[in-house]
Amino acid sequence: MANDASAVFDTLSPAVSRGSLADSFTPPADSTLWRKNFLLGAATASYQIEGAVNEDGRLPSIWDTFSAIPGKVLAGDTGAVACDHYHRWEADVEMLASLGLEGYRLSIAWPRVMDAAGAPNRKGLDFYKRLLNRLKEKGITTFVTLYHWDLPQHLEDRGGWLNRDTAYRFADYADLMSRELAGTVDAWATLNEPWCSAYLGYGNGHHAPGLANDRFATQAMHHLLLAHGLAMPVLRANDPASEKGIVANIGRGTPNSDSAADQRAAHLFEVQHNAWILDPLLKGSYPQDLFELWPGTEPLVLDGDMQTISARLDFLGINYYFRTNVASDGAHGFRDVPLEGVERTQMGWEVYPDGLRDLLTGFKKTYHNLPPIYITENGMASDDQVTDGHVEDTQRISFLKRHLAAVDQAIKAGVDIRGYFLWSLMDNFEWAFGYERRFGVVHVDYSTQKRTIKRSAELVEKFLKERKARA
Ligand code: IFM
Repeated sequence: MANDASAVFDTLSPAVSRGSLADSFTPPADSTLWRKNFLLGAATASYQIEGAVNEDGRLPSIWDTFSAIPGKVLAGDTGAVACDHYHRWEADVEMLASLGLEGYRLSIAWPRVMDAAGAPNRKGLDFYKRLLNRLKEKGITTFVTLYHWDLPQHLEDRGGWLNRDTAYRFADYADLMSRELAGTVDAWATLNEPWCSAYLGYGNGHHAPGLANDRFATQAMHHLLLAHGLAMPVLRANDPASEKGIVANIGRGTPNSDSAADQRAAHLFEVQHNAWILDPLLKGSYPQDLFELWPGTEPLVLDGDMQTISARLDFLGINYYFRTNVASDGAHGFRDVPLEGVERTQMGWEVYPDGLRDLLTGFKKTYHNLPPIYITENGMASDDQVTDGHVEDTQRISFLKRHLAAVDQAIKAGVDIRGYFLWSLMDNFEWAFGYERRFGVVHVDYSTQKRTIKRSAELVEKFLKERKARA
């Protein structure tokens, strides 16, 4: 796949050569990205970079369990060592600061900071305190996600997100974190990508805990969103000065033809990808079309749940990667129809920046109460190699440039977008794909843990310097 993707890219972008890259990356003079208050940062997540899974009292997570099962993760990779960030965090913060990045989005490993009885684990907490304090010393804006998929295994043993009680345990965890870390966090996100936790974790089994049942997926989603809703007032009470929100991964679905059936299929694709999460958060109800797509999967919802879930958000984090072209499956659903001859990444995902713009402008029309938006993840995987100490990640540079242009277009169309985080600061454990897929703007050699700044990061740094120098 990697070779196919680069071949397509080479034919589509013959003009992008090493010499022209620097010039071509800088946004045009009228771009809103020149605004100094548009935050540009990078993102990571605990299980993907920290390693040190058995240190300082950290408990097992569902990803330790899942990745240990043969066949679940490519090449049998696990997050046991990852980027060894738990030990190398100081150098990593230096690197982040040296690139001039203004924001850093990280996540906390729940099993590192709380024991099974709900008591704090001081050593784990101290790690995040040191990290966040150092980031603040460097003047970096901190976005902290409480749940980026590493559920403590002891909670999964009691049903995980299928058990309503997990939502209440999450609120306890949010309470502890916001009491301990108040003042060092600029923005809290409760959950990262509940679609992935619910659908990949409980609907098709591609992610931990590996269960596969549509009814499980909708119930897990409800408990995840309830967890978010229960945590919001707790975060507000403990850390009033910070912003609070949630991060959703959104998907663009396009119809394979003009037929009414294919148009409906594309609509249903976006219902299960986007409205399944955004409707409860912003309208206080699940989209009824979801249960046409997955009949008989209505979750058990108790009185007051939807009100809890739809409490006001200070911001909505949006993660965007690609589009899916779909056709009707001839019944009540859709099927993927991959397009030929389009540019793809190492993941096989189509590069489709217009999808980001179109979704954002569409949300503005659909949700009258759409909160301010941060693009909390965007980026791509490529099979990057270090040659003579350099990484020429040509496709990523072009990808970032085009997606930043899409963000600019959405802002100009009236969407309130306040920042953008590259996914990811460095190559890391890409879940079921292990270490093969490299999303970083910094290359990691996993045998030595050496970090090498890729050309894309150098160009982002150059742009940020120019922006800072402007009057
Ligand atoms: O690596 C993931 C991240 O953890 C969540 N969003 C998508 C990224 C790329 O797959």
